[in-house]
Amino acid sequence: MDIRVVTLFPEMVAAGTGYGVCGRAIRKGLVRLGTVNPRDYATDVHRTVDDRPYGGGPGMVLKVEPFQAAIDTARERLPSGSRVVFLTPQGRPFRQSVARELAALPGMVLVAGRYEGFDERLVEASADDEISLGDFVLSGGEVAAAAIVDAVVRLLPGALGDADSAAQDSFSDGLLDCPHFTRPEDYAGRRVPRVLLDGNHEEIRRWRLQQALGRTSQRRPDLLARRELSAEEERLLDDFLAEEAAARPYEH
Ligand code: 9D3
Repeated sequence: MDIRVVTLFPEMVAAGTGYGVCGRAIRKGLVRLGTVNPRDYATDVHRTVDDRPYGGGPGMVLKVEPFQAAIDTARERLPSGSRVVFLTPQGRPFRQSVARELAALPGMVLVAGRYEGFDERLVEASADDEISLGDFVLSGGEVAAAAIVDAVVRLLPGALGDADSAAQDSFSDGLLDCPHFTRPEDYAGRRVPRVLLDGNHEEIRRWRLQQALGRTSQRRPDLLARRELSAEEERLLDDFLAEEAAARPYEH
């Protein structure tokens, strides 16, 4: 896969993608990551990339010409079927299904903004897609670009080790993770759950699935609403919630 990021701060994107699973995949050549800086395409002596908003108001707006030239450069020699994705607070929310969709593309250009955002005519002319990382305010698109590159690259064949790959297609898809423990068995009187020490792998599987279902139900009911539950999962969740209610009677 070929990924090019249009950004005024290329070092931010490199720093955010250069480590761990993502950094290794880049060094292995599973993905090629490049950046194009619109500043290099500004034609005036001051290398201007922004200007004051028509209609007045605070902040600055990113100019069409240097960003258009940078996007055109980034698109050069990208395979057909590649996509230009603008990162903006107005975009469709990023989630794992979007990461899977992007990982299936042969290439993409991620366009990161700063200040108040892009001149709308640039978005109209060049965006195939517009994505937001979520409903909170960032200072610009670079952190979002790094997060999206990381989420996409780890899905590419060969990016994950065997252990991580196996975990990825396990039961827990669409659920929050179960709790994890390592040594010591007793930390300041807080013991590791007995079931994890006894070595009964079917019981361990059921306990982990039940914890994942219970935590998802309590913390992210929106995720459960998107997911079908099997008969076993329904029963495990009912038992979890019944035990939870029995343990804290005054809250029910
Ligand atoms: C505080 C300025 N806001 C006025 C209502 C608008 C605004 C403009 C530009 C808010 C943030 C930004 C910069 N953000 C991004 O470039 C961005 C972003 C984000 O802020 N949140 C979630 N996802 C993304 S993707 C790009």
